[in-house]
Amino acid sequence: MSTSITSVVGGLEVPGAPGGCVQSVNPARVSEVVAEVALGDAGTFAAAARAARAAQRSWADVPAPVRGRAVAHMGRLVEANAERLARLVTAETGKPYAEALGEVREIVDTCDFFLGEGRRLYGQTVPSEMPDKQLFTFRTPVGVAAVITAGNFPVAVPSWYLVPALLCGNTVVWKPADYASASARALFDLLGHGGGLPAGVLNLVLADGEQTFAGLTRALQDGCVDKIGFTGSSTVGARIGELAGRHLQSPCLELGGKNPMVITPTADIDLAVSAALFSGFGTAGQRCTSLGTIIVHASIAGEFTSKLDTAVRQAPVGDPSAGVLYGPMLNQRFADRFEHYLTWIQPHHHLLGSDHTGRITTRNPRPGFIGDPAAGLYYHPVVVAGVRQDDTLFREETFGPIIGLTTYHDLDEAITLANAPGYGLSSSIYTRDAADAFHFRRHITAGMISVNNSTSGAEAHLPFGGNAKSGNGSRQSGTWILDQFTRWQSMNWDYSGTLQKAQMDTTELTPDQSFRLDD
Ligand code: UN1
Repeated sequence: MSTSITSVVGGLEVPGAPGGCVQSVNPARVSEVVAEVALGDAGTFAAAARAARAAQRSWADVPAPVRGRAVAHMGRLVEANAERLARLVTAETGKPYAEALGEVREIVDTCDFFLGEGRRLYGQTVPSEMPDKQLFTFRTPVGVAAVITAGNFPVAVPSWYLVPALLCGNTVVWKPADYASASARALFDLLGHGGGLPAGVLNLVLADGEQTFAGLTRALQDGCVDKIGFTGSSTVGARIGELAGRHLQSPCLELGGKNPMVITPTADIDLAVSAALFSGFGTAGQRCTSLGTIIVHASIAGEFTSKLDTAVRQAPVGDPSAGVLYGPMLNQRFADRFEHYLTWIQPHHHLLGSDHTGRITTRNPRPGFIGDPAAGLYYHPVVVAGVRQDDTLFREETFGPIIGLTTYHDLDEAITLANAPGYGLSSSIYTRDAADAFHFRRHITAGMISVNNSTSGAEAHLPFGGNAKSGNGSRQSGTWILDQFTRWQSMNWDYSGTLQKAQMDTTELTPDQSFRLDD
């Protein structure tokens, strides 16, 4: 039996469905409706931003250590509901249950990190160039944060924004992906109840992309949004960046990736094969950190490629409640887009990992498939060997179970290939040579580098974010996100009783620059 989900603005459920109704469907069993979703429209978004604005000052007046305690309670409530939330995430996104539990763990990790930040949120005391004068810095909340997130991580990635934004004294309008509305509403309820949040501090708007953009435009014009956080495609990120720029704001953008994995001649080949399998096909390749292209040294390409071919053929694919490597695509939109990416395969490519491509069906079967392929949006994995620099498949992000493979002869050539698509989110190198690892780190454009590890699976307290087409340089997680959700304010306090003019009334000691030591 499905539930019905609505937006929540100023503590009240929004009546009706001004933006129409959609269904959130289980992609592993498309006949199963997880939730009926009543969408809001641009007006709903603008109203939510006004509610957040009205609630912001008193939320910022709650002492930061008390807000930290609220974050602690949020974490404990999420933990107490971990299995339920993970089951919902699996039902809505089709990600394997073990991964869904890991995703919930990432929310708890995020709360665990920021609960202490409530007692830290340090400013500085700074010496003045004048006597009897003191300088200070304070972190102040930005104001109202509008957070727009994707559905591939329907609860963990949102928590990277919501938890620190609230901790820092901001109020929030959150617009999650409509196809993962039930998971979003569950997280919203857990944070609200767990934190004891007053009405209007956290608002949930369910809406489609165009209504959201129109609502965000209106809210910015109304002066009711001070910071935008966005996780999604580079194309939409660029539109959001333009809009924010017109209001002199710099958004926090977490965008696409074409994440390379370089396998050097000293690599542990079996380890690299297992990482390529997980990075490329875990979550059906639908992470922003998923592997894009393997760049393997020519001297080991034969062995690596044949082992990868076998590993992909043997990997368990199917029902996400069983112990599979991956389940279905997130929803029909992602399945359709994936079919389009498959048209980028060219005659000069050589396909590995499967005898078939496209949708897994009884007529296009995958040996060992777990469950009923006809029930869901399941796709064959594919490794495309022989990709070249000017192939669309080499240059563009392909969200889904597909990876490219090419070879190189020297490390600088591998790094040039790794950087060529112009993204810069995650990257990986397999090597036993420290010099190779540090050379790679120095010249790769990616914001995140794994040595002998998957391109995906970043921990929740290291800076997360990318460069070039993957973002605008903002970083999430750990203390780095504090620079997104606070602004530095400086204060000087002169208690000398006179007007001391900086740079003009400053005393200077007289140096003797002619002094020399005896020979
Ligand atoms: C994303 O796909 O938007 O590092 C984020 C990882 C996860 C987060 C992915 N912890 O793969």
